Amino acid sequence: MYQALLQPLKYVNSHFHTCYSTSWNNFLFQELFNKLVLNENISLNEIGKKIIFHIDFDYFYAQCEEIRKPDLRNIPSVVCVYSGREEDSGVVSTCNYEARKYGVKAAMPIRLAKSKLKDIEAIFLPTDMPYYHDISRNAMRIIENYGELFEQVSVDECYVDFTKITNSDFDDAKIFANSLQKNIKDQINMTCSIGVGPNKLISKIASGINKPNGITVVSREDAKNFISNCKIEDIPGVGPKTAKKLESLGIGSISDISNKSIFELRDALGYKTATFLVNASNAIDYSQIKVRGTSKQIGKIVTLKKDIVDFEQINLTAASLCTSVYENLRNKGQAFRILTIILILENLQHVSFSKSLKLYSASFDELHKNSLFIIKEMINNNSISLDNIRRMGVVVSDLKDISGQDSLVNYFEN
Ligand code: DCP
Ligand code: CA
Ligand code: CA
Repeated sequence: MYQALLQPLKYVNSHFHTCYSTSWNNFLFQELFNKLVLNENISLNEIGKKIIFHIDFDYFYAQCEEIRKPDLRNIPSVVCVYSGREEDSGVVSTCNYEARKYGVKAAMPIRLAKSKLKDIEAIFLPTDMPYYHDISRNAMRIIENYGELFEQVSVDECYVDFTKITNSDFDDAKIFANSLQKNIKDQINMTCSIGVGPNKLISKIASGINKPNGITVVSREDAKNFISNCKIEDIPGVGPKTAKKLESLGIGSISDISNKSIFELRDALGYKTATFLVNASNAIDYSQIKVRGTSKQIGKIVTLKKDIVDFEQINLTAASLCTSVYENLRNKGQAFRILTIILILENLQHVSFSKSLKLYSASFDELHKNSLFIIKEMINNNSISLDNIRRMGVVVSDLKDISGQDSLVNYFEN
């Protein structure tokens, strides 16, 4: 591997000092940095094609409350962390968009929030973290079950690499984002905002643009212009301290940063921050989706041939998907309990259905039989014509480690 890197390293060395402020050299330099320092095995080609979604649920704790108390939907509601010292001491955790109209926001003292909602019918509630975490798990599972690279970054937000599902096409990504948003709403009655971009940085900023229930798509071509129109503080991770340092260097906008080289900013900000900011100001972000822990689901999605007309072809595809998922389960020594089938249609609308088995299973027959049953039900219930199905996926989740358990040796058949 290091041998392969010697060539570009020489190339950079010989050109770096003469024109190091161009974004191309920053680009090469950061690429090498990633490979050598972060040891990430990614190619420029792969980076250039990615479509990353950032999904952030709207007014999350307050929306969780609305799910169990629908009456809250039309009045200002404020979720609070009460300190218990005095009746109203504590801070606002979040509030719905009705309350935001009156200037209430997160981290505000409860007393101030109450004064803003004086004489208005409004509800103040204490947080209920176990309940919010339950909803978060359900919400994330819907997204994770697409079987693509998934990273949850907080209780209410995640990144997903949907390059494959969208065929790396931003027009398709927009349609898919709409369908995903609708699917989530149908399943858990919750709205989210989705940012779509060529990397995590752009998608993260984009998801905050059209809140609530918004979708913002920033294509590869538009990314540089998009970021140039953002404020420096919009870049995630830029706090008041960094903003102040930049100001003292006469840098007040993202375009100002993009006109600098890493070396001009390095002394004031440190190498890492300088590199990050110069890249970010050029809409470049190399951070990868970090799939956490052991995989929580195993799945496979394939594209179907265009001319599917009879169910036999659907059967064959389902059998091949189940075989692949089963082999993966077997290699990992895991049993599953939840089975999800995903159908993506020609117009990129998608239908998914999950079934929870009574007991954990690692049986191919059970996986196959249930998959076929669900696929048939989905096709019939949604009146889907077979030649309209573009992609099909089988995903198993709620996995349990069963390797090394003698009594469970018969879990897997040959
Ligand atoms: N949160 C909190 N205190 C804060 C900020 C957030 O307790 N100062 C909690 C409550 C939020 C949740 O984290 O519901 C998610 O935070 P977000 O920043 O995503 O804000 P919301 O989801 O509430 O609102 P938005 O619609 O702006 O995303
Ligand atoms: Ca949120
Ligand atoms: Ca969030």
